[in-house]
Amino acid sequence: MYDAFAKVVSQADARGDFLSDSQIAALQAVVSDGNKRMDVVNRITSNASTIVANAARDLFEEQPSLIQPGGNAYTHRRMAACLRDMEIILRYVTYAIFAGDASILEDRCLNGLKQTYQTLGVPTKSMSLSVSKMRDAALEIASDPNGVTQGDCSSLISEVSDYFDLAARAVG
Ligand code: PEB
Repeated sequence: MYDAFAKVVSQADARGDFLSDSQIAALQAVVSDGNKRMDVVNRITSNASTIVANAARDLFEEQPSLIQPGGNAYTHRRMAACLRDMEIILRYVTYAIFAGDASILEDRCLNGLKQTYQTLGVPTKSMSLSVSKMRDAALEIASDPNGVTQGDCSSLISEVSDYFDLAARAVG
């Protein structure tokens, strides 16, 4: 498991070299945008259950067969598993945002997940869509201009979006 700093150090060490100017500049940007990053993590974390519930509601409205008899999310037990899975993925995305690196998300959550779903009969395209819906909700919450210092958050927002897309692709 890496964070943005450990990743760069490990890459430099693999080359047996000092940190390059561009690596240092990239890490400087991570430091100077640190408060934005913490704000985004904090907002997504404190709205996690709303993000999951709304994304799930949207998904089931679009694909009602999932919650009808024979659907993969039919019965409370499976519905609970579904909401739990969405929450797990969202949690690992927040770790990736916090660390500025996707390796924790990839290694501890996404690795083998699609195969697990295929074995369980969980529809992977629907799972992937649920992650995209969480992305849209999270981005809206993360980019709300109210209550924070104004500034350019575009690169951070696109990084956040990329972690969700990585998860959506991995399970779809
Ligand atoms: C992954 N999900 C399920 C299971 C596992 C995971 C291992 C089987 C065991 C169980 O039921 O608990 N676990 C989960 C995860 C990690 C982990 C992400 C990461 C570290 O350890 N069904 C749908 C929707 C979707 C869904 C599309 C959006 O129709 C999910 C929610 N996952 C779903 C369902 C089950 C499940 C299990 C319904 C139960 C399937 C079943 O028991 O038949």
